[in-house]
Amino acid sequence: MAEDIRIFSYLPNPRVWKSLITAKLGNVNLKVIGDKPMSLANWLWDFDAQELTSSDFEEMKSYKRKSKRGFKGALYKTDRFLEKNPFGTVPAGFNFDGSEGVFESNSIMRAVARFSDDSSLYGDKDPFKQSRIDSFLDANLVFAREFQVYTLEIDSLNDYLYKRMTSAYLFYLDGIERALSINEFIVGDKISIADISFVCDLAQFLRERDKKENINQQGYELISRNFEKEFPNSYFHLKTLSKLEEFRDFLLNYLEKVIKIS
Ligand SMILES: N[C@@H](CCC(=O)N[C@@H](CS)C(=O)NCC(=O)O)C(=O)O
Repeated sequence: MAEDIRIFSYLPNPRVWKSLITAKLGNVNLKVIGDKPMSLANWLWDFDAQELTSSDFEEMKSYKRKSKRGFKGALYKTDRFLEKNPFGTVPAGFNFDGSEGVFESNSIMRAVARFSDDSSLYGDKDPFKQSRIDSFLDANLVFAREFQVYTLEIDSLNDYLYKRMTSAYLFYLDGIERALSINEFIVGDKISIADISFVCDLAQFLRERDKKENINQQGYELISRNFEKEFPNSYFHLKTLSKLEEFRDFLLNYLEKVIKIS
């Protein structure tokens, strides 16, 4: 049976975990294709993504493009890939035959949730509840974009970058903390894709702790150094969700390196 949704990406990737967790919770048929980050330069970026052999490169040279963000050097992206995914990023989502493309990990996750028979993952088909979930996903993307830049520049920090990251972190977590002081989940009393996105992106950000020495050597402190004390509801939520069956295979090892889970 053809899958409902296909994703092409480097792996493992917390942005893909958003869709994988949603698919597990919502029983959606999701296919993920990809390879280690460094190896994606040797792949044809396409709905029918495949690893290139040395003899393929000459034939594929019209697809050779300069990488834009997070990769170095050239990447092989087909015209069809860029038509369906104009920003040319991964994760890249597709419908079953590749005739539709979805990009941005939050939107790919939304597509997975829309396929689910469990509508509570995305606001019970209620336009206002769905839009409230979207509000959190938008706030989450602003945070995620900021930490993407921070992570890519972590070896050469400067005050401007550091201040921007600190303020994006405090702004996002302040809102999440308040939402979690009112309800058990970010939106209401059931898990939704707002929670899934929160867990995957915050986990990725907290891996700045792996770079503590490097950050300190540049004269800065870990931005998340007081996370557990300053944002107790968010910490509790992150811990609780990462232990759930649908999350733990992806997240537990990854998170345990940087926060206390049990
Ligand atoms: N906000 C996007 C970020 C995606 C993104 O920036 N992906 C980068 C890798 S981290 C990419 O595909 N770059 C392609 C390139 O360098 O051309 C998401 O959540 O999907």
